[in-house]
Amino acid sequence: MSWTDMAVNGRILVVDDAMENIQILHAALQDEHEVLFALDGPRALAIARSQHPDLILLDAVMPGMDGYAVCKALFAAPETSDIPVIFVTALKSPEDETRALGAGAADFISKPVNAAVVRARVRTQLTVKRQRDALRALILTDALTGVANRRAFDERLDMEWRRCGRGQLPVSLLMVDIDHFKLYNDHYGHPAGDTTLAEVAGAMRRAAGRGQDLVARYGGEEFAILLPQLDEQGAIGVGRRLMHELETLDLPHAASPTSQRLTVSIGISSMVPREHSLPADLVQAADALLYQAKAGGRNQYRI
Ligand code: GH3
Ligand code: MG
Ligand code: MG
Ligand code: MG
Repeated sequence: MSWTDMAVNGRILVVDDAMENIQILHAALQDEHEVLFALDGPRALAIARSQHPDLILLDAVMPGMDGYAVCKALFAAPETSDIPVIFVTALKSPEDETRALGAGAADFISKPVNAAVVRARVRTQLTVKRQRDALRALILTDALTGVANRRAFDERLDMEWRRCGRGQLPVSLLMVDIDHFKLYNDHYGHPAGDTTLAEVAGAMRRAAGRGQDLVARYGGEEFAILLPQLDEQGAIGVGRRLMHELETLDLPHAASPTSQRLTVSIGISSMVPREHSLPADLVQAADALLYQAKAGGRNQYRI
């Protein structure tokens, strides 16, 4: 079986100002896909943002906001810029087709449509999207621990900083560093150290369980926990839960001079983004507090 025969089911948004065109496309796609629809551009954008479809079939000619304007708005917004668009239109000159592709469309289908052709082209775009999503997940994930990597952390921090700045909401950050991990490796061996890093990452995921929380491997045996829309008290709660999770795991560290089990030190910072502040300020603050937690004897958090 080649990938072209593979069943790829997706959520597809059909945008057209004529209900009968929506019905035709719905009939062609409904057996394989979940089909959403919108009768104008503004509603299409709202649905794209809230439902995040895998693919959009877009009419070019619509009263008010036309397909090209919708396409432009989709690509301009980070929440919708990765959704592929297929133009479906009665316009069929090379100029129309070029204009659609120039606006960022992934493909172009002429009306009247053939159901089998629509299904095939939709399948192709869904497969490409899936492959792209898988690749993106791969470049954003730390292979050893399965949590986000530094690249993903930097991206998300920038995004949440802007988002929370707009709403004047707090962003909190925990910088977490394993205590005496060099001695751990020296005593138990590097492979055992690797396994332990993954276990500590798991404990962090349990401690920061909201959907918007991000646990990332910041580098080596240092982790960052990004907590958008959570204030300092909430962040302290996450830090305490993490220390509790590690107590429960009870990982032995016979070579540690401070404790016979594996512990972490944590720096906690919380800020409401202001006009002249930068996300790096939040990281620096948490880092400085982490350093204090280390100097203060490890196995503790500092605010
Ligand atoms: P401190 O309590 O001051 O943080 O002491 P430490 O020994 O944890 O800190 P240090 O920075 O001296 O050493 C970090 C250690 O983390 C050394 C390095 O080999 C280990 N480490 C970093 N990345 C990995 C990894 O991917 N796997 C393993 N097993 N060890 C790692
Ligand atoms: Mg139309
Ligand atoms: Mg360390
Ligand atoms: Mg370190």
